[in-house]
Amino acid sequence: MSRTKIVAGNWKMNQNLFEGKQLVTDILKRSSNLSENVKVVIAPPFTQLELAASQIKDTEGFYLAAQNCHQEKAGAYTGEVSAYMLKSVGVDYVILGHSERRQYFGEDETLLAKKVNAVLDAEMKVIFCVGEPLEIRDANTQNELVKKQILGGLFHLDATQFEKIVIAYEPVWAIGTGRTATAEQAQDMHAFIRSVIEEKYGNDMAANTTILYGGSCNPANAATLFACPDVDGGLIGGASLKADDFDAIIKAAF
Ligand code: 3PY
Repeated sequence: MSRTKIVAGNWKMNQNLFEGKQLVTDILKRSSNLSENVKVVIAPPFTQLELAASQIKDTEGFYLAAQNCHQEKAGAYTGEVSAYMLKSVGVDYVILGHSERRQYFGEDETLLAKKVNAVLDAEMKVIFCVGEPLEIRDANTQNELVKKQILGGLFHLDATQFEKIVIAYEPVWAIGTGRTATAEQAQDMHAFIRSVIEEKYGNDMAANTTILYGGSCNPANAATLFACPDVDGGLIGGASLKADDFDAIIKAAF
């Protein structure tokens, strides 16, 4: 089994062009010369993608992600950006199903499955987010919900397509709240996700799928979380906006 570790920085709706340019410069200064088995993914807003692509293009181990895309290739969808357009500016991954998209933009599994297809058709990879809100965690039904999210968003894919999927487990109650899942909670859920993948795609696929933890991951807790056997890195929110913090989290994944 050789899973790729990934540390991905989800900038959300932060940084104008100039601030973002500086942040990428600062990250590259600190975090180049990575080990072969760790990929760093930067997910800035759409406005930053082309510039960031040109900044990271000569640095091995660095990849670019968009935070969303439209499910259609082109058409009368004012304000939207397609996967096909993202590919043309050098994007490697698209984050789909982030809880903020599910919560504020009403994205459900039916829509997300179409977006997943659009990203794969455009020959990029998907970072597919799943995770439960607090009331589901309190009711101890998080496994059922996460399984439903995976089934609805991803299990229409054949095995060759599923190889292009990275899963990010982000408990909603840990996003932007400063609360983090304990290492035990993260490990239990990641192992459960792997068992769900195994049921459908078999043991090799389950063993080779990268599963990231997200939700207030920071330099203080990253090493503990990444030491869990089924946690293969992180999808980092606020801490990815500070080059020193992001660098410390990247190094915790080595
Ligand atoms: C967070 O950690 O806040 C995230 O939502 C990462 O995507």
